[in-house]
Amino acid sequence: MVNEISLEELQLAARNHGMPLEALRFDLTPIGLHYLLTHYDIPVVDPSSFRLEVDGAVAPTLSFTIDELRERPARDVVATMECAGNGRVHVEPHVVSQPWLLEAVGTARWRGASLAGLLEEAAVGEDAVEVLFTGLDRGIEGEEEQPYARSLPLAEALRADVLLAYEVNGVPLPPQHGFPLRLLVPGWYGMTSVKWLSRITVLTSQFDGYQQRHSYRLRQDESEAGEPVSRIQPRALMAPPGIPEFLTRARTVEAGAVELEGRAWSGEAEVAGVEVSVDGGETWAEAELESDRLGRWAWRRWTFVWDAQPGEHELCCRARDGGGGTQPLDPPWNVGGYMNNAVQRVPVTVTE
Ligand SMILES: Nc1nc2c(c(=O)[nH]1)N[C@H]1C(S)=C(S)[C@@H](COP(=O)(O)O)O[C@H]1N2
Ligand SMILES: [Mo]
Repeated sequence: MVNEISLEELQLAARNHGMPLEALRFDLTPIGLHYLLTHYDIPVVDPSSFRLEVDGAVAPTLSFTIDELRERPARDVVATMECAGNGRVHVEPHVVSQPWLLEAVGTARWRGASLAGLLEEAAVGEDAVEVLFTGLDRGIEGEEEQPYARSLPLAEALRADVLLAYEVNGVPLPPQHGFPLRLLVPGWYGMTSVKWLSRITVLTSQFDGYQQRHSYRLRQDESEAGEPVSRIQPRALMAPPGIPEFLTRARTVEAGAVELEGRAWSGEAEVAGVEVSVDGGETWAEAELESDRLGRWAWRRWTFVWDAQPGEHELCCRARDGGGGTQPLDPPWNVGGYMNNAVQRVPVTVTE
């Protein structure tokens, strides 16, 4: 085995579960099947004493209870969220961190108040450049004790679809997804959507915290500053066809017409098409792509009818978006193992 997984990585993987890929068949991921990534511990929050504080370059500073946020106009956004580390175990040399295969994704209907509306009320100063979001969870990372905190450029924070979300799929946020309040930034990798959100700080200079300065940057070498990770790159995934073998997960299907199905998404630009290869990426054919009936920020369903002949096959799929973005055949490498959107490969045995 090239990529050996350590006990420490198993410890992370047991806490931070992925979405089983057969759940690509659901439009909305049942919330217990949505992927989960928590750097530190899941905090226990008493909603009656919870306050969201808004401070920094604002006049005046504001404070909201959850009920006050619920009284504001509500907005629903169906968003596909994906961890920037999705695909990490496929990069070489091995990057030690949460060892995602391809399951760090999910799609949910989030409900909340508009961040832009709240920032308008807070009268953001003219010299503001970024908005910082701080969660209630604390830990130690890179030898620095910190709350989980990330910033967004002001223009991104003012987008109409950025939510202060208190509900998901029609129920209050469960503890592991940020109860009672989280940020939701559609189109950006998951690290941006700060859970257990308790403070919003308008900044007049760029945030320099660990999760901004060190983590989530594309670097070929630890000494580089690197570019920040932001929007979700295009990706298509297929629901594994047929039935699995228990241990290896190897797939078996019966010969004949097999309908392959999956989902495709991109945070950069709308998905423009999906292609399927049934010969390990040698040749490609266009899949049928459904409409964007779930909205701009949600994955789109695709199907492809495969005339499966007995023998061993490797199925692949890849998405392209309207901005010219596509998926490489081989995984890109960087220090953090981020943004690996190389094509999925699914070995299948076809029986008579
Ligand atoms: N407060 C806080 N917010 C957080 C995190 C965290 O550890 N703490 N993890 C981030 C990362 S890396 C991801 S991918 C998403 C995962 O959201 P989910 O667990 O609801 O799927 O939350 C983000 N928000
Ligand atoms: Mo993540």
